[in-house]
Amino acid sequence: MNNLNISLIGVPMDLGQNRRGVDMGPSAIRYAGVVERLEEIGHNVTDEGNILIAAAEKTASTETNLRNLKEVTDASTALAEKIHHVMEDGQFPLILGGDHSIAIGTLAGLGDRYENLGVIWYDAHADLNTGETSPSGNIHGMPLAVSIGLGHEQLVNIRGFAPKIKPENVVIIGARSVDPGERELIKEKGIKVFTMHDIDKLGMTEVMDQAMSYLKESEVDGVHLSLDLDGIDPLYTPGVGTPVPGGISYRESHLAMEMLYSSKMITSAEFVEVNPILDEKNKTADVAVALMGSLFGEKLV
Ligand code: 4U7
Ligand code: MN
Ligand code: MN
Ligand code: MN
Repeated sequence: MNNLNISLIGVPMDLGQNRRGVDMGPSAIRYAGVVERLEEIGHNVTDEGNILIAAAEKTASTETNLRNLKEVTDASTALAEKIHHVMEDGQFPLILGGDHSIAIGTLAGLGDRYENLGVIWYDAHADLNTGETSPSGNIHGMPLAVSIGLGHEQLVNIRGFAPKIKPENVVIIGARSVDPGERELIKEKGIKVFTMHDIDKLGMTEVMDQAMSYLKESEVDGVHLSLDLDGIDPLYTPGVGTPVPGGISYRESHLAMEMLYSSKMITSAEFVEVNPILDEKNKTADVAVALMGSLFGEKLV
């Protein structure tokens, strides 16, 4: 895995939530040196540029409580198409967000390329709300539900098939802010969750070992890493829209990425929710790029 052909896809999406600035995430991550960092390791990187996103000032109103439903649907469709095509060319998709609603498009693009795709959802939140359970109407709190086939039909049916992934192939890591409707869904669907309590108690090594064994037992034929920077403690990643204290540490996160690298399981990845307006001197984008270094095989010595 030291000479991958990586396609970088930027998704300057801010319509899945209601704070400005997360649309600048892809620029901040590029500015933090993602291309150079991955090339230094030995990978070939092609920057595919950005997916076109509607301007927040120009969005249509919707009859549902899902904020910017039409624009998020259009962007997800475009992103899914793009991913579908870079994979046709044998490229490893690395997606830069943007708010986490972009995972709807990512998984729609990946979903029909695998029989049994696994997903690692590294996040303070479960992102398992639907229009019915969402306290906010923000679609960035819904992408995992949509991808297992639950939620607004327009989102669920992107690219004409559903669900994109099976609930038993999902592992959430770092959860510490889960809404009542999400809890019910976790129970009902038997979704595997490693909360902060589990990380505190077992340690990150054991959590990652268990997470990876769990996915191996499901005989997944690929694993997508969806990493929300708010999974990490806001001490290290303050530039996120929905920070939650008591998160995963900087070193624990590196360890997790290093273990994923060693496992050779990861077949696509996305880094989301970097918001430069809320950040301190691009700290959060720097952490994102540092973690990508570990995920893609950077050596410490
Ligand atoms: B993120 C929330 F209510 N659950 O649905 C919601 F707490 O992609 C937050 O993980 C969602 O950052 C956070 O609005 C979405 C809220
Ligand atoms: Mn095609
Ligand atoms: Mn998220
Ligand atoms: Mn989150």
